[in-house]
Amino acid sequence: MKLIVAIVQDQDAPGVIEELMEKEFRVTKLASTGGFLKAGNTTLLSGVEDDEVDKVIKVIEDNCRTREITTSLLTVSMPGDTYIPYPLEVKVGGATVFVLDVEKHVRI
Ligand code: 2BA
Repeated sequence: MKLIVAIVQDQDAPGVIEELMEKEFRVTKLASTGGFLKAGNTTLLSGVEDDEVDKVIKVIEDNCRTREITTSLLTVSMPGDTYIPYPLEVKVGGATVFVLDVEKHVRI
């Protein structure tokens, strides 16, 4: 068994969850925050049999898209402790997916 951990954009999460549920996969949605942008994103957990991993990844691929986000995260420091926000274009991916081996799975 594998545990799929997928970090997706909030806008894409409902589509991924709906299609996974339709295809009878189990999924858990967690609210998460990206370390770089410090903005909300969604982490999905899905425990599946080894031969189902590619099906779940395909659902994620079909429902997630890359977006360009402009942020003023970067600041330029000026003399006298003045900081000027500097716009920064960031491409936020469709999804970041990890596939982990599950040593044991128990449902109680
Ligand atoms: P954030 O950390 O907020 O990153 C958002 C986007 O900012 C990233 O998109 C990437 O394009 C850019 N970025 C991140 N760190 C950067 C840096 N040090 N310098 C320049 N640009 C940087 P994605 O790569 O698609 O990542 C989207 C979200 O997925 C991330 O949000 C984070 O929450 C998660 N993530 C990505 N890779 C991860 C990893 N190796 N481990 C854990 N979480 C990860």
